[in-house]
Amino acid sequence: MKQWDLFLEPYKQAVEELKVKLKGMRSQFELNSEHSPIEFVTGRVKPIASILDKANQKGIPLEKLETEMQDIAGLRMMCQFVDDIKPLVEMLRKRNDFVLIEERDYISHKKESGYRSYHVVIEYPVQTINGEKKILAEIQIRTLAMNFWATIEHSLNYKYEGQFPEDIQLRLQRAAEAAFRLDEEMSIIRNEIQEAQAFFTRKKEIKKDG
Ligand code: 0O2
Repeated sequence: MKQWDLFLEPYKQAVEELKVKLKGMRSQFELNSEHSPIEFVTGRVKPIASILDKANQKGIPLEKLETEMQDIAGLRMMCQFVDDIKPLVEMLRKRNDFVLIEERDYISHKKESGYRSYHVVIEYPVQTINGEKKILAEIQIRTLAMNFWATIEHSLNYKYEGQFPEDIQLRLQRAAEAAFRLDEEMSIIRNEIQEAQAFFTRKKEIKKDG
């Protein structure tokens, strides 16, 4: 157990630091009274049981986890609109506190399951008492609709261990299409939504100041 704690410690630190940094981006957008492409941010260290399951499924030897399992440290950024995602990725590319080393676009190329999300893998330097340690972390960027679908599908996946009954499979595919259409509809009325949100933010500020 001590070995796992030692191994996971830099990942825990990275997740905590990255949560602060990515949430900081959101606060900065809000302070500038700009539309924030970030609705909320979450992060987690993969539980040991999930690390072992995935290593087993993918044939990753435990001594190669550091280089071959890219999502032991995982962050998620949720956006309101599909069009928020690309500029956000561009902002991540420009940062100088980590390096993007891989990108997977499951939005242009959705997975067979219906899963959509934009994944970037970063190399992040963690400062430890023994010096700097570079670890890999995965940031998943998705809309609220993509996140809703993925969360539900993930729990059902857990329940059925990936072997969905046919009717559930069909429902999930339909739900994925509905989430896709919801994103499209929201994109079309994006300007209306943003004007309304800006109006409410101004109203809140006036109330606070006055
Ligand atoms: P958890 O519980 O989220 O940590 P692969 O696992 O082969 O699909 P790879 O190379 O590990 O792919 O990395 P990739 O493609 O970036 O995706 C891994 C993670 O993306 C998954 O982590 C999920 O978080 C998410 N994901 C990918 N495909 C699906 C999907 O069909 N449905 C849902 N709900 N999520 C998906 P883990 O390790 O599965 O689990």
